[in-house]
Amino acid sequence: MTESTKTLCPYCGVGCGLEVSPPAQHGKATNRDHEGNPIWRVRGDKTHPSSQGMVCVKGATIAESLDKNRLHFPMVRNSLNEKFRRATWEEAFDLITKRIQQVLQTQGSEAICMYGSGQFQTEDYYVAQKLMKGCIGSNNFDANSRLCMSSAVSGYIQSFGSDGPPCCYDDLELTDCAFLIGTNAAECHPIAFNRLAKYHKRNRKVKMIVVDPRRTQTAEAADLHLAIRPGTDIDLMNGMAHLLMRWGCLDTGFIDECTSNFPAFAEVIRHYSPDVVARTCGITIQDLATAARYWADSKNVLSLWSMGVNQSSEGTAKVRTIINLHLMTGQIGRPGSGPFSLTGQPNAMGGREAGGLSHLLPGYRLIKNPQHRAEVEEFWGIKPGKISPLPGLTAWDMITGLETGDVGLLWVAATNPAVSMPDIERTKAALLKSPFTIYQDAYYPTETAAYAHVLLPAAQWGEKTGVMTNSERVVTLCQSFRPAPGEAKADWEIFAEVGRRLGYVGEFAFANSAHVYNEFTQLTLGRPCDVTGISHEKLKQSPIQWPYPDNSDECKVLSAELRSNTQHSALSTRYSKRLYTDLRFATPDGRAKFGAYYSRGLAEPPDPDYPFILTTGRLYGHWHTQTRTGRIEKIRQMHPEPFIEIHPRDASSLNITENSYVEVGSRRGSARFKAKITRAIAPGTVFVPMHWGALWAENAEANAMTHPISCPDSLQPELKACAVSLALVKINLPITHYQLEPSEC
Ligand SMILES: Nc1nc2c(c(=O)[nH]1)N[C@H]1C(S)=C(S)[C@@H](COP(=O)(O)OP(=O)(O)OC[C@H]3O[C@@H](n4cnc5c(=O)[nH]c(N)nc54)[C@H](O)[C@@H]3O)O[C@H]1N2
Ligand SMILES: Nc1nc2c(c(=O)[nH]1)N[C@H]1C(S)=C(S)[C@@H](COP(=O)(O)OP(=O)(O)OC[C@H]3O[C@@H](n4cnc5c(=O)[nH]c(N)nc54)[C@H](O)[C@@H]3O)O[C@H]1N2
Ligand code: SF4
Ligand SMILES: [Mo]
Repeated sequence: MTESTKTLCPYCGVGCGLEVSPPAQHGKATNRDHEGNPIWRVRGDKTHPSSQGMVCVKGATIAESLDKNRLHFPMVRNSLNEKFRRATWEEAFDLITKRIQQVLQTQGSEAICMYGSGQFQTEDYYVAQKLMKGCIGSNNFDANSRLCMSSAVSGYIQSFGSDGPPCCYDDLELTDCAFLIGTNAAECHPIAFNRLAKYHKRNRKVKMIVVDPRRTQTAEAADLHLAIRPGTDIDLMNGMAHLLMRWGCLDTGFIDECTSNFPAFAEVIRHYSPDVVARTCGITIQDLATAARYWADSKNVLSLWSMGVNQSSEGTAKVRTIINLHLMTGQIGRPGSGPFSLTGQPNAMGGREAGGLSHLLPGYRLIKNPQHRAEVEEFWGIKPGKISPLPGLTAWDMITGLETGDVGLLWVAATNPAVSMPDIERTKAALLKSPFTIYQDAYYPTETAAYAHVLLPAAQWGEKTGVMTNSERVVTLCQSFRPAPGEAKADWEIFAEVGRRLGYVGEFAFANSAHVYNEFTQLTLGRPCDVTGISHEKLKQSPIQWPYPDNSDECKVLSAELRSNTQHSALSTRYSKRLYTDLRFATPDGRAKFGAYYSRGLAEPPDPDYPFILTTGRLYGHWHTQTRTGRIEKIRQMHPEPFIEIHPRDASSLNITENSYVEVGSRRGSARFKAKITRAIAPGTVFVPMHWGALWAENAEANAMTHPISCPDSLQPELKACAVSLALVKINLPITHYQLEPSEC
């Protein structure tokens, strides 16, 4: 094969289009990785609507990771003390099926859990839902999106009646004011951020506000950086709302006709006077007023957020408080305005469409809604009542379920919980107690493999065909362009085979992933995320933004005509690039609902024993637990080792100097980091990156310290803040491990 393949970058939710071509080209030397494997060539796809040919360092280097330390064969062992031995697929499937049947008999379906990932393709997600929720009869499918986007999901549902980010990337270049809160988009959503930053530079009148306790690269680009104390976002936003109200900057027509619950909200924000808010947030009254003034003076305001908002014990309230600002000023449904969550993973959006959290069903449906359950049961052809009416276990519930013995079988796929879960020592101890863990990953070793009884080799990006949906609802086909190594299989194929062996032969008789996708799209008919007009075949021509019902092509023409007549209609909304352009929302009364929230602050505030707030997050080059980026030379050089950011004032009070080692301890655990002394972080707060698990550095795990206390609505843990103590240590740790042994698996 010599021609290139169009696909999507498998890292972040920006969802950049890539073009991949084979390693060997006539007359050119083949690039090889350090194991001698030829490296595929990757460049940006100029025709992709979201990224227009741009890529960041992660997308550009992805191909270097494809052949290193891959898991090739199924591996099994009886207990975690034993070594793995190679097994055939036949043996592995047989073992898994028997074990599922045994747990069904002894403990029931609630004891079976699957923990998946926003790095699944939509087909993987869909078949997993059908297997777990439909056939096994357990809603215990949760994904790492629980640690990531679930507060955005619940915030959208509560305010608008449905999930779904209403904006699109074009809005980045149409806004008058970008309000970025709890997002380091310059490092984590670089290509979306580039579009905004370029536009901002060219248009002096356009304002950029960044709210982040750290002076990140994103904050460097802003007109106004509000370095608030961690966990004071609601105070800030209620304080801005208070000023907007005081100045009379309300869109009363919009509030009256298109929203509900305004009086309750107005009552709350009355209590957030500028002096109180500035004190709580640790900013000046002037800066608070400037932020509110920028908002008030802008025709179109776009807010962007990610983990600084979602990963919080009041994450849903934070999301709704952002949305409140839009609702009170009518900043929604127009180009350049609206609340826009930046999705973390490449297909967390597709996961939401396919019902990939323990309280969801495919097609933006809810487990707790009897009509939704009945619709899905009917479509799947299963017994009425088979889908349990109770939401399943969340990711953290699965950990506590292992502790209590309620979980009898845990199947983990495309996520590395032995690094990424909160309170990692507790997580690992729980994983050690698991009676039976299946771990399905593309790489070996990873930290979680140490806790598995069965390892299943997964085909990854480039080795299977399927779709992913990015932050702006654009669906892209990721085509396979190379064979999977060894005996690796696509995730959906593995789930389907287990389904057939459990007796659901017809239900899982999928010929290929296009067939799976077609079945899934039918379940979105008439739903907010209607993709019935999309198929693999159609996506081969170009990516498509949803909603995209079956008759979209005709309706697009019609809606363009309607728009040119400047008429508002449900039709023009349905087929436009933005949601809610007709200002009708998906709630029963069609109105968006104000949330009325007082701030509660951090779940674990600092105290005399643990006087600092630890926050955790990401670096530009690395991806999560490094299974890919840790194996790419250029990225390793970019970020050679873990570190802790600490303010000079705090450092000097503890005699900590640049590059000395600091022991960070919380109520749950401790780790050691090299000190990086910087004014980019506020005094009283320290930052460590989340990327170094036990395989990559000695004792430098961010999650050794974090806690699992979660938002009561989204059940998303507060990974962004816990109370810690700091102490200078003499020993030169951590040690980083670069060269992993090539796998025997
Ligand atoms: N390079 C890179 N990019 C990635 C990823 C990656 O691993 N590496 N992962 C992807 C995924 S899955 C995700 S979820 C996204 C995450 O993208 P981001 O959310 O942008 O990344 P984080 O670094 O986790 O956190 C963002 C910021 O929140 C700030 N913060 C902490 N506490 C608070 C608070 O109380 N209030 C406010 N306002 N801010 C706070 C932190 O200082 C940090 O700068 O990135 C995606 N993109
Ligand atoms: N302290 C702290 N902890 C955090 C966060 C934080 O900000 N701070 N962020 C949280 C967030 S937002 C997220 S999203 C999580 C991310 O945490 P994880 O999901 O644990 O991180 P990844 O390293 O992306 O793990 C993905 C795994 O899937 C494998 N994989 C890749 N492609 C495929 C495939 O097609 N099939 C299969 N079966 N496997 C595949 C990879 O090899 C890798 O092992 O971390 C969370 N944890
Ligand atoms: S911005 Fe995100 S999607 Fe785009 S190339 Fe970088 S990692 Fe990939
Ligand atoms: Mo994430």
